[in-house]
Amino acid sequence: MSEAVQTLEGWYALHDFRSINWASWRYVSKEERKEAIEELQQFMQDWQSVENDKLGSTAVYSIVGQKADLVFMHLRETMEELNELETAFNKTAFAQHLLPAYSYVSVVELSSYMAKPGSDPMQNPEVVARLKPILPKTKHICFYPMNKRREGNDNWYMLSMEERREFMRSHGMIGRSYAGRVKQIITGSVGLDDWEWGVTLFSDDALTFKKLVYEMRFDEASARFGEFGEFYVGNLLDPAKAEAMLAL
Ligand code: 76R
Repeated sequence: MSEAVQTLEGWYALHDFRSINWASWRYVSKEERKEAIEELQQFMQDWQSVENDKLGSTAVYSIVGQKADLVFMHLRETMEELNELETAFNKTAFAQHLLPAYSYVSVVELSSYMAKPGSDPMQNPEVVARLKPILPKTKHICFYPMNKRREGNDNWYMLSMEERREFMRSHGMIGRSYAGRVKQIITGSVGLDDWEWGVTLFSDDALTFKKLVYEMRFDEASARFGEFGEFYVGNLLDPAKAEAMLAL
């Protein structure tokens, strides 16, 4: 049996994708819509306060295309907190006009392929900051779930630790050439959701997502072993932009 790589886990993650039921939104009175928008903005501010207190982080984006209209990406210390905030949001007036589109439950993960042997990563403040990251508020987000293949000669889980480390080294080199242009958050979801990882990318230039993901497709870690789910891409939504988006 190959040795499992040690992983470090940080905050739990919920990616909550919703579609707007425009027909029902249009149907309610102007006053009700105004109140619903104010309540949504209050929720966004409350999530910001949690982030200011470093007890979690939230990013809200509008999604382009028909797969969803909005994503609420929440990071929290516990699964219970994710569940509570999801339920509290579901009780708002605005949520009565939302339809579930997709959701993903995972936990921020760092693997130790590249860790220096003998060092305690939790003593490294950079590592701790990456496990509990404040989500960047870049102009764009890209999310997709992925697996590592388990088929014939391309079975990631049958490779030795050394082979996997070499693949991840090469993968990391490509990633690093995008430093400053893309921030990636890898969340692990084995045992938590339907895929093995969630990949969330943040950038001020949506084209960078295409360039990075395309370049990685040629790298063996992705070319041989990567299996991908649906891609979601979106634009940053702040309280003012949310109001503009929901105006009729
Ligand atoms: O933690 C590190 O920075 C070390 C190097 C590294 C690891 C171990 C790293 C760097 N990643 C690691 C692990 Mn990654 N990553 C992806 C995707 O679309 C695709 O083809 C793949 C989706 C992207 C875009 C990406 C970006 N990475 C992983 C793992 C876990 C593997 C395991 O444990 O078996 C997955 C699933 C995964 C997928 N990666 C980087 C990036 C970028 C941009 C970097 C450089 C980060 C930096 O150095 O700042």
